[in-house]
Amino acid sequence: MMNIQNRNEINLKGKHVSVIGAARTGLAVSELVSFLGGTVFLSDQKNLTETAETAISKNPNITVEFNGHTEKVHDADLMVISPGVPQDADIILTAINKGLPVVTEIEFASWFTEDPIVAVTGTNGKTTTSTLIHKILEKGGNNSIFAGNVGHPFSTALLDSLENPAENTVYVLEISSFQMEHILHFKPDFAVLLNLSPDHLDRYNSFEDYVDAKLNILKNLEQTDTVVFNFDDKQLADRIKTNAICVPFSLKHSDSTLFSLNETKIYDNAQDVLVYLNDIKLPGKHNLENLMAASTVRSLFHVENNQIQKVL
Ligand code: UMA
Repeated sequence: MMNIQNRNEINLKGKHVSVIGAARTGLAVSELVSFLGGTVFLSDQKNLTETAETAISKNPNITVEFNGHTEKVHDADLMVISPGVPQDADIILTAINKGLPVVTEIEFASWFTEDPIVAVTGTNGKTTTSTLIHKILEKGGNNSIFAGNVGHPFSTALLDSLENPAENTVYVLEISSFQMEHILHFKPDFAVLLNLSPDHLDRYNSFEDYVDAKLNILKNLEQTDTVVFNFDDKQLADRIKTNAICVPFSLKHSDSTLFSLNETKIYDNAQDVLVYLNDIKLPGKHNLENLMAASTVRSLFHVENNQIQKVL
């Protein structure tokens, strides 16, 4: 079994990894493990799909089982699970009982990069906000890579970067609560929290359990990291407990925010206009929140107002 307590000492060479779930995430993790020198046992409770078959047949480091998980999944150094696998699944509980380290794919992939990560979560608006951040950072000259819950696994994006390294890389990750279970070291440089309302209650025992999973995004933040959060969502704002720098955004208040809203525009603390509301293509108040969040991150990356007006 692997000792994963010290992130800097993690090395996959010669290690045997069980990957649970053979859809987008599982296939991506398997390729990443193989690239890093490990071997994979990929296990899925359902039938082999054509996509999985094509991917696996090309890689001798990946062996598979389908139509159910057997005890072979526990004969490994590490277990990496897809977001769709519930944390109380028997194979997960047994693995933990046996002392086998269990992590989610986002945690796993994050061990292999030192590039900055912007992680965006919340019940609603994640995709819009992370898309805006990604496009804004691109405009600012960064090699921004958009991945995560949006349908493009972080492991795929990371493997691509390891194979084709580029300057000024920054990962913008859309993050779900499922992806924040089993977090040990994952530490974004910027955590963006949009809002909290009851969701996925078929998977969690309570709203608090769902929130606890989501707030794991803050678990490892350091004083130099930044949390951008929605000050107007009291349920969220009251739960932000961190040593990191906290930068609120709000549609109602201007205290400590980088941007303010009036009837016609969003403007910064120097009274410079970021965008006139008439020019924004995205409708609704919730999209103004998403814009505020994205603009705040943008400001922290020192991208100028005029470079992002087109994106907005
Ligand atoms: N499986 C098992 N054993 C189990 C449970 C599932 O083997 O106990 C297998 C299934 O048979 C299936 C595979 O696991 O073959 C499915 O895994 P998955 O559900 O994690 O599917 P992926 O295709 O890998 O998609 C996941 C995310 N899915 C979920 O969170 C449910 C995708 O988010 C994400 O885009 C993708 O990884 C890439 O990172 C989708 C989603 O619905 C869009 N997210 C939820 C949301 O937005 O509300 C959280």
